[in-house]
Amino acid sequence: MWQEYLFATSVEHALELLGQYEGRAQLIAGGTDLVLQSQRGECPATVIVDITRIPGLNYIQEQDGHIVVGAQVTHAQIAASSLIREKAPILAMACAQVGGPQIRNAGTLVGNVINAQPAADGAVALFALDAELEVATPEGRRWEPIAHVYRGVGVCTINPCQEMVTAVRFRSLTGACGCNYQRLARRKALTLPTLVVAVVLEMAGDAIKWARIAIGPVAPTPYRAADAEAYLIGKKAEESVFAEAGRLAAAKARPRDSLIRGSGEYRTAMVGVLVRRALAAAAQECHGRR
Ligand SMILES: Cc1cc2nc3c(=O)[nH]c(=O)nc-3n(C[C@@H](O)[C@@H](O)[C@H](O)COP(=O)(O)OP(=O)(O)OC[C@H]3O[C@@H](n4cnc5c(N)ncnc54)[C@H](O)[C@@H]3O)c2cc1C
Repeated sequence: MWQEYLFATSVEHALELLGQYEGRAQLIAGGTDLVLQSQRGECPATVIVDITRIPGLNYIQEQDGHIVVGAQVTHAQIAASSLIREKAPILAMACAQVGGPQIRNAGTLVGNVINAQPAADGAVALFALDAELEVATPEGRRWEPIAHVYRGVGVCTINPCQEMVTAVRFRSLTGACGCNYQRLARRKALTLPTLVVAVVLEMAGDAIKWARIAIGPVAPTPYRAADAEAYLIGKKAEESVFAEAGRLAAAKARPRDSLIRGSGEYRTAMVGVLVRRALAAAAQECHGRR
């Protein structure tokens, strides 16, 4: 259990505190995951370093064609952001589905990523946006693609006892882009999803120029349906094409049978259905934007 609770005053101070305690200290943001993990005895850190009072990390900005989201930004802020709703609506859709109002007001997008659950709504949307994370270490800062930091269920390569994510960035969606977020869950609120599919695509005339399809939690980490994405390039946006892409995406799913989330067979079938629906809705949105 925690013995000390410290407030960092800057990113450098947070890293300094982590270094000082050599693995016994861990960062906290909203605490929606970490407090429960601690209660379950899954957080070995005895010193907690709170980053919520560091100035300058609570922003959502557009810079050089990217949208950049600071580490203190909550799901509720993202869901309400007019910039995100206009230029990356899929992230607003995903964050609006997380937990309930209290969880969305406290929990951060960055914390959602670091906790590395394959069902993490915000993280799946970030896979579809091809997002990168800015990681601060005592040696300096680097940008890491989101797909590189997931290693398995609950396993992230960024170690919150040594490093700190300061921001997330992704390209603004411009032109004839459309997106859609499909979520299957046993209840409408306060539950992790059984299945989520996040789609972003761009049209060139009547053909699909490119598509990104991110899926969770039907494998140890969220993943992109690369075969389906490749198949879609240059195809007409029509029902038979969406159905084939759904079939290709489902072939990559490896869900386990789960008493809570349903059988593997059911979830695999639903991957195909949700991908087909998400592609159709995203293509429809492209037509609306042209
Ligand atoms: C009742 C309930 C319902 C929920 N429902 C959903 C849901 O529907 N969908 C969903 O996706 N999630 C859901 N969640 C989980 C969601 O709230 C969290 O994943 C949340 O986004 C984590 O953010 P946080 O700021 O609270 O992180 P914290 O709990 O503070 O931290 C989580 C992890 O991230 C690390 N960390 C935090 N910030 C940083 C940083 N800047 N740099 C490096 N490491 C950092 C911490 O050390 C810790 O390991 C739910 C949680 C609860 C309790």
